[in-house]
Amino acid sequence: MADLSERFFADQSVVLPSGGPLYLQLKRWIEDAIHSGQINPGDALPSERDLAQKVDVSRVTVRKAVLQLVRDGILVQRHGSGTFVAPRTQRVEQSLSQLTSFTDDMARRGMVVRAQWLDRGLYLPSPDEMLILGLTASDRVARISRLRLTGDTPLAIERASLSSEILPEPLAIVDSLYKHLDKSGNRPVRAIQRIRAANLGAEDAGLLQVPEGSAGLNIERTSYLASGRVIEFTRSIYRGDTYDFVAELRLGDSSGGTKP
Ligand code: 16G
Repeated sequence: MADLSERFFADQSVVLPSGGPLYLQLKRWIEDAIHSGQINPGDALPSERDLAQKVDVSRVTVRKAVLQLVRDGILVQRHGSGTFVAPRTQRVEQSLSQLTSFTDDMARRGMVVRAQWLDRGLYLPSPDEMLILGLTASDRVARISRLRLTGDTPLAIERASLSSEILPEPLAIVDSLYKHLDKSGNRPVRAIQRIRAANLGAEDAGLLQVPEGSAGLNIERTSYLASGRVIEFTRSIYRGDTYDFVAELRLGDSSGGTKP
């Protein structure tokens, strides 16, 4: 156990915050200790029995509090070695006014990007893809699905669809999709992005290494060439705990009164 948390759990005379069921009081007490820096990411929690004794509650109460904290992603349990404060993830800011690629975004922050390919190939288009990308039923659509990571931290899952005319060889992409499109003069110049809150399902949560039901952001990006042709339709799922989308707002025309 790390020194700091060892001292915290040994020295502290426990005063649980009042209100609500006992396991929630214990949960809040642990959360407060993390937020105030008395215990830190990576620190180990005492065993269920030691904690129950120390706080003077039943082991069932400790188990319930810990389970909730694990579900919230605040604690992690490692088989055989115990329960730890979850590592702090670095939040990433992305501007909502610039059309950037994931690789560009991360490079600007000096972060190392990695992609784990989940799928890539040519398929018959779905009705949605036909509508958005302007394809017919006999056209092919290129689909690329990736888990995007920085270092070992997964940030997002991206599932992109493009016309096979634009991306005839999905296997030829080395790292960046936009860099690849740039080579054929097909890098998008404009995009519409729709962002929605979501709770992550089991599969996506597993890929993003967060508990099922954690907060996430569903983002749909439709990108266009200068000619107005839709080039990309991407559905992304970003981890809610790692991404901040930042928009710059300016005083709009409508504030000065109605136009003649
Ligand atoms: C961004 C875009 C995604 C695009 C990708 C290309 C969002 C929400 N999504 O992640 O639509 O396909 O960049 O990145 O911003 P790449 O060039 O690094 O492959």
